Amino acid sequence: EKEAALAAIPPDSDSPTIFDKIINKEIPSTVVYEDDKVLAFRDINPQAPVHILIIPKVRDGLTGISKAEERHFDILGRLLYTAKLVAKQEGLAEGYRVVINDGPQGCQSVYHIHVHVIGGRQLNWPPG
Ligand code: DGP
Repeated sequence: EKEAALAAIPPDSDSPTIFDKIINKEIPSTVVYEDDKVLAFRDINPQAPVHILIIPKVRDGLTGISKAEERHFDILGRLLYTAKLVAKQEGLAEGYRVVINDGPQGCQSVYHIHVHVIGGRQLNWPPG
């Protein structure tokens, strides 16, 4: 209960997250794509046979999509384009879902923007 209450309070934009450690390779992850700007790796708690997270290597204030500014246009485009690349690489020819959770009601738990690519099974709509 206490954990849930804490998780509902978004941290300030300078607080580091677990994703910094993943970027720095301080904690291991299964990387499926990487370039100078973005990192894509498998979600530790997959919701489908394929569940990948795509993050910017530099957060630059983008704790979530709700903090997006015009200076983020390029990185936001790159995150979505990488979603397509990764989905193709994973063989998701029958379809997939691209999700950005934001804030407590959006069930965001890590405040470093990330795009989920979810697929490999029939997905349902509406989501929970
Ligand atoms: P969200 O709820 O949208 O903030 O999603 C955060 C995701 O991050 C969640 O699906 C689980 C994943 N995650 C959290 N910690 C780790 C980690 O240490 N490694 C990996 N690979 N994924 C993580």
